[in-house]
Amino acid sequence: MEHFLTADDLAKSLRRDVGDGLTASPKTLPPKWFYDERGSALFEDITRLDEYYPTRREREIIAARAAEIAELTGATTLLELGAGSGEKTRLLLTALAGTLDGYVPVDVSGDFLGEAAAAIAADHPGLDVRPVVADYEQHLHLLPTGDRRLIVFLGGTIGNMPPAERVDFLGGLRATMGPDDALLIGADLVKDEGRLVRAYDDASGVTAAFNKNVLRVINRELDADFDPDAFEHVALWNAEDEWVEMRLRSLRDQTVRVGALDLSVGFAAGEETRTEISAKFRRERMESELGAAGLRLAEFWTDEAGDFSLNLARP
Ligand code: AVJ
Repeated sequence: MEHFLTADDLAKSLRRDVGDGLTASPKTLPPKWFYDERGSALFEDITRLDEYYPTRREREIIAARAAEIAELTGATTLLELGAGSGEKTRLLLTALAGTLDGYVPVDVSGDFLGEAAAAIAADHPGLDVRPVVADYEQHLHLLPTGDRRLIVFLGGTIGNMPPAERVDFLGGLRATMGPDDALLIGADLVKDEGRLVRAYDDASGVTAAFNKNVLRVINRELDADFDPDAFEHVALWNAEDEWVEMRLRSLRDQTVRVGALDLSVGFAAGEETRTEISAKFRRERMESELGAAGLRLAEFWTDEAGDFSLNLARP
């Protein structure tokens, strides 16, 4: 396994993110830190909730279009950013079997990456599986290049970035792409507000537990004393920016100590800390942001219901 990011780099960026985010006004914490072992398991649970449609819809589109994607791209290398989308990856690997010789899953955590890569290698003898531990917001230029790469970024995770960051990210990817490379992006679509909010505020409270998990991660990694029960999960639709926001609302006046940063942080009753944005797209926005990054939207596919999109972009 290749490492462009060490455990120490990760620890430093957590310290920086938490120090910056909790001293900012309003306070923020980046969604990147939800995903320790417990958080990843909670996210898996989310993908199976009735209210959370994106995973099922994206799988439906990939199942319907995998053969077309193989035909259009003739990819020899599949490079997956944020590996761990399991079944969807398998659908692509199977469809691309005729041309593919390498699979490069990229993730910030080596923990799950090694196992996932080994399972895929076992099922695809002859496929060169080369997992890379890297942060795709920092190390794009270090990732392997090849003759016909298909770079995939699934799940709608692009929506975690605000617009300016998305264009930088896409521009950074574009800069690494050769003329025969292609980029496949899963992006959730703007829809009825009620459905959007329910997808991030499910009746059984799994998303609430997922949201609060970031506090447990900070407690463990940075010797902090957050009481997750002293915060309440909030999900709302921001109509102006067309994104869902998750927040943690302090239920009382409280002071939290973050030992590793030698920092005490006051929270007023009702004060909200933003923990995630999940942007929802329209075709025009996808087209214009790709265009701003020097990419062309070649295909825009949706599921039957028009809930989610799969976008194939070319240099
Ligand atoms: C994994 C970033 C695509 O934004 O829908 C699910 C994360 N947050 N429920 C999303 C998430 C709350 C998810 N992504």
